[in-house]
Formats: sequence, structure tokens, C-alpha cells
Amino acid sequence: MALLENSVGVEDLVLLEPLDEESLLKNLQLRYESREIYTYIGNVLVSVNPYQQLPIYGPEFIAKYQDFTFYELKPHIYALANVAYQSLKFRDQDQCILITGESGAGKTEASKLVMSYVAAVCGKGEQVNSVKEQLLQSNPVLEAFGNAKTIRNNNSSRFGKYMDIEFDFKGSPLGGVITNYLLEKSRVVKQLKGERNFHIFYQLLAGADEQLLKALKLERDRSGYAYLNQEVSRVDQMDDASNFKAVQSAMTVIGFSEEEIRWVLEVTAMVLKLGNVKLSEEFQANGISASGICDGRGVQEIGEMMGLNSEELERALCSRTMETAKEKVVTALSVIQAKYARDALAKNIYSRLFNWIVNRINESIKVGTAEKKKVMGVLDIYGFEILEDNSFEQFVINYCNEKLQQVFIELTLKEEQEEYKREGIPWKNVDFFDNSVICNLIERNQQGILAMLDEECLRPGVVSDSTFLSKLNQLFVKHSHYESKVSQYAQRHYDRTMDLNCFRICHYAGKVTYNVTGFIDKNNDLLFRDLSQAMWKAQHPLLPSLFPEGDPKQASLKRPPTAGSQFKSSVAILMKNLYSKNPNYIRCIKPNEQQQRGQFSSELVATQARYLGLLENVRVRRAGYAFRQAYGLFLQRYRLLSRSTWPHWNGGDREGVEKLFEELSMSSEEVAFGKTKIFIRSPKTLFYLEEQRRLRIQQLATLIQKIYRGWR
Ligand code: AD9
Ligand code: MG
Repeated sequence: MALLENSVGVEDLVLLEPLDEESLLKNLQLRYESREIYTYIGNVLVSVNPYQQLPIYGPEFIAKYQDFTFYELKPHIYALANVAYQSLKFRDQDQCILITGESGAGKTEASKLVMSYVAAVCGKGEQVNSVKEQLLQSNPVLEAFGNAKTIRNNNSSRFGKYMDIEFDFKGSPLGGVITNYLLEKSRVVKQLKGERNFHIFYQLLAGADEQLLKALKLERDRSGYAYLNQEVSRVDQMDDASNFKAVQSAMTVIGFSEEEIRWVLEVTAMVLKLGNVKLSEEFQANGISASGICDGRGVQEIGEMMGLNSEELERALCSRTMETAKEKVVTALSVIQAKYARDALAKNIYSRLFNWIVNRINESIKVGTAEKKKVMGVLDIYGFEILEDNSFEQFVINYCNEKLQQVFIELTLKEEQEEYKREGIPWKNVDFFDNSVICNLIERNQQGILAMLDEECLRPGVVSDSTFLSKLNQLFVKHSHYESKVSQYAQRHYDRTMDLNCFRICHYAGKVTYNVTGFIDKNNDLLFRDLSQAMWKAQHPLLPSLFPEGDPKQASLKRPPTAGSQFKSSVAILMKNLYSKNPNYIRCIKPNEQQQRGQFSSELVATQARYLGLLENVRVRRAGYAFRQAYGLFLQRYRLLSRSTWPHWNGGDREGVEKLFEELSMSSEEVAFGKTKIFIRSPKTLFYLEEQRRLRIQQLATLIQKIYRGWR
């Protein structure tokens, strides 16, 4: 057991003295500076991004952690993965691994480390290896299409991911299911300064051979593409060309046919080419300014690739058909509207392609329903976001985090409670902040913010972001977790930082001000019907299936669910799934904004520690008994402190520990004897035992030296 090593801080924050934010940060920093990136809070793992390859991974370490119990070795992600896998295999308990943290904190790397650990220890054989390969190879494919360079992370996941890995009764993998959440599709058409589009576009241009480029009607020179931000095209230590080969081979391993790979690349190329469709005002219809396409060749090529008459494509891009009960009216779009339609089409094609890829992977890794399965879920999802300008995306991301916090509190407490119950130890309730009031504010049926947004989107008449905001202001003026200019005026509180078009939510992790501009549009997420119908008519083997609502026979008048309500229902499914499993937490922390090794910004870490509720987590853990261990292991470590148990003890483990405490005159308040484990209330007792043990070892060493000298 290596719980206490003062030179590198405590390995379990539960043992921290004094317990406050300052010492928590100091401890993480001390450890980080000694390249100890992992620290526990009981069974929760805190991981600080090292921004360097540490020599602590790979087969040798996997073998080491496979053979030891949780606290026997240094804190490590392999230890957590091992506990989860062993409980799944031997205790028949479905597990989930929840990885949270802000962008660049190391979530995706952590999820890959967990997967590679599990893959290494979970059985052998040709069939099993092929399943493992498929599961592991889903990562490079999803990363190519779903990750991008951002200011904060060169390989930032722009979607949330939950993956269930399914095992048979022996613990060998059978397959899995991936669920993806909210791809940041706006990136397809526009990127912030210093950021890139999704990796696949660059990989394709750099890695495709001449023949493929020609077939896809692409030029190798990326500077010709309007959708690719021109100022950054390369990323340090990222080889787009060789990654392209890796993606193609990963797709093959997963089971995509050559044809399917080709279709995916064709659709990707169409998106890229759509960005170059130039629209201008040169066409006049009935004297009214309308949009038209300047560069006919581009549209013609896209039409050919889509298997669509280019005039039809042009019509779909530049006009809009309104259907009334009696007639169809075609109106020309203005240039601004047509550009909006073009970009909406590109974003929709890409995000639907991404969903198609996820579904296609799922088809390959799917497991038959007849078999009884054990499941390990791995969640790699965006952490809480407070940006300078927060919009609809941050709102739903933070809502998801609010729900995850709810799971965290309930399951952490529940697990504590259950352990005490299992061990037959009385439990006292712990006070904690219950964030259900915030979850309700957002998600409550018919009365929450999401419901208000939907109501506004569906309401006939003139709706706008500001009518939505007025509605919120009216409804929540007195809500303790809602603020706006209106509610502030009502309370005679004047805050210059709050604009008129904003509302603020006091989340568990802090206050976030959301700008409502674009909420209605993003929630509606509508594509002009002309465009979906055109896509549905295309002859391309993949494209039409991405736009089923374009089928005129479909009851297409029925409105698709809004983005907000879709997200809410997928979060609800996720929560149900998580609640049915035993949770294992990895809390990832980003030590600096520069993506540099060795730098630890206390201020930055402090903010994250607050979002992640680390201190609260330690308090909950300490409210009961700070430390617990199986009798056998405990006795082995401390038996040298008692005459009854040292040097020989022939009784049972529990009796040995009882004797030990009797001799040390330990207060009965301080310890509790469970069925299989000893529970110690305060860390101080453990420090005391450790200190006594150290002195005793010193004493014994001196004694041995004396005897040795006597012999000589
Ligand atoms: V985002 O929300 O998707 O933008 P993540 O997923 O939290 O973010 P990611 O795992 O991508 O962050 O980590 C960012 C970078 O940190 C990686 O590309 C690595 O270069 C680096 N990193 C993270 N964890 C480790 C690690 N355990 N060892 C070495 C690491 N490098
Ligand atoms: Mg990531």
C-alpha cells in the first residue's frame, strides 16, 4: 500500500490535512511537478494532463496493475480500469466509466487508455481479437470525422461520445454500441481564428493519391477551399497524410466495404466543394434582386457527384417553395438567404454523414440480443463550459453536465450508503447541494427553459430570440437560479456585465451568461424542404438515405423534433443507462492553457476543481469513514504494531485487527468493524498508524543491526 508519500503529496485527497482548496491545489501541484498525474479521492481518479508521454503505460504496467488491488500501487488509470473490469467479470456488475473535464483536459486520451487496458486483459483468441480490433479502430475513424484543432486542443472532440462495450459471461468482448451527441456542425462552414475544420478534410487532401483526388474532383492545394480556414492548415506533430491511410485501414478493419469508404469520401468531398459555390446578385427576377450561382462549373461537378441535375441543385439552393393548401409558390432567395441555405446544406450533409458513420460502425460491432451480456460504458463528453460568449451549444452542454453532476452526487452517495449497508455499518446522512432545482429550471416538461424554447419555435406568428427571452424573463423573474436584466431591475440590482439580450443561470459550477441570439434558429435546425427533397432525389448511393424527410411520400409535414428536445431525450436515455450501472469516475484537469508540459496554473486548476466539485467529493467521502480496507490487507501492514499479532498471529484477520486496536486503545468512535472491512473515520488515525509503523520499522532495523553486529 502506498497511500502516503509526503514528498509527492498524498495519493488520496481524502487524507488531506487541512482539507481546503489551497491544500488540495498544492497537493495536485506537488504531484504534478513530480510527474505523478494521478491522484485518488477514494475510488474517483483525478488526472492532470501531463502534455508529455510518460513511461507509465504499456504492457509492463498493464501486467502490474492487473495483479494488484486498487490501493496497493500508485494511483493509475489502469487501477481504475482494472477495478471496473474485475467487478464486471467477477461480481457480474455492469460498469460505467464517466470521464469529465474541460476541453484539452485529457478525456479522450483517458478513454483510449481505459479501452486499451480492457482490451489487453479481456481474453484471447482469433474471434475475440477481431472484436477488440474493431472496437479500438472505431477511435481513429470517429476522431477523423469528429475532431478538429481548436485553440484549446489540437485534437479536440467536437461531439460527445458514449460507448457500451459488451462482454460475455467469461469477460470476453462481444461488441458494443456507440452513441454520439451533438456534433458541432457549425465548424463545417466556419472556424474561429487559429482553428481548423474537421481533420478528415485535411487528411483527404493530403493523403489521397492523384487518382482518388481526380475521381473526387478535388485539388490537392487546400488554399483553394473556402470552408478551410486558410491561416492554419497544419498542426504540430500531426501527419494528415499518414492519418488518412490509418483512417482508411481502420474503416476496413471495422468492416466498411471499399464501396462504402468511397461513398463516405465522396460525400465529404461534396461538402468541401459546396463551400466554393459562389452566389451573387447578378440575376434579377421580376425586377427583384435574387441570388444566382456565379461559378457554374462547381455546381455542375457537385451535381454530377450527387447524381443530381445541376439545374435542380441550383434551384434548390437559390429558391424556396412555399406550399399552401391550394398552390405552390416559388420565391427566389436573396443572396444572404441562399448563402445561408448553402451552408445549412453543407452542415446537414456533414453531420448526417457523421451519424451514418456511427450507425455503420454500430452495425459492425452489434451484438445479438439473445445473449446475456455484461456491459462497460465509457462516457467521453464535453465538460462544463463558460466561454466569453455562451450560446445555445454551451447551454445544452452545461445542461448535460448539470445532469451528470446529479448522477455523480446520487450515485456516489448511494454507493457509500450501499457499502455501509453491505458491511452492516450505520449510516448518517450527508448534506450536499442538490442541483435538481437547476435541472428542473432547464428541463421541466412544459415549464422549463427548453420547453419554452420549443413553444416559441412552434408558435405561429413572428417569433424571435427576444420574444423567447421575454417569455423566460416573465416566467423566471423570481427563480433563485435565473437572472436577467429584468430580474435584476426587479430586485434593484444593477449589473453592467449583463446585456439586454442575455440570461444567466447559476449552475452548480458557477454562473454562466447566455446570449439568446441564434437560440431559435439553432433549436429549429430546419433545412429548407427544397434542399432535403433535392438530396433525396439524388442518385448517389449514400446521400439520399441521409435525407429521409425529403421523400414527398413521407408524412413530411410532421415537424422533426427540435435540437433541444432531441438532446434532452438523448440525455434522458444516457442518464437511465448510467443509473443502471456501477459508476467509476475519472475527473480530468487541464494544468495550463498553453498545452505545455510542466506548467501548473493554480488559478486555472482551481476553477476546474470547483466545476468538478472535487472538494465536495472529498467531504462526502470523509463524512462517513475516510478510509476502509479488507481486514487481511490491513493486518498485513500494521500487525507489527501489536504484541499479539507480531511476529506471529494464527487467528482470523478480523480478530487480529480487533486485537491490534484493543492494544492501541483506539476510540470506538474512530473505527467500525464491517463484515469484510475495517473502516476508519478520520485521516488523522491513519496518519498516526503510518507514523507508528515507520517508527516501529526503524526500531526493528536498529535491533537487527545490533544483533548483526553482536554476531560479528
Ligand atoms: V476535448 O474536450 O475533446 O477538446 P479532451 O478530450 O479532454 O479535450 P484530449 O484527451 O484530446 O483532451 O487531450 C489533449 C491532448 O493532451 C492530447 O492530444 C495529448 O497530447 C495530451 N494528453 C492528454 N492526456 C495525456 C496522457 N495521459 N499522456 C500524455 C496526454 N499526453
Ligand atoms: Mg476529446
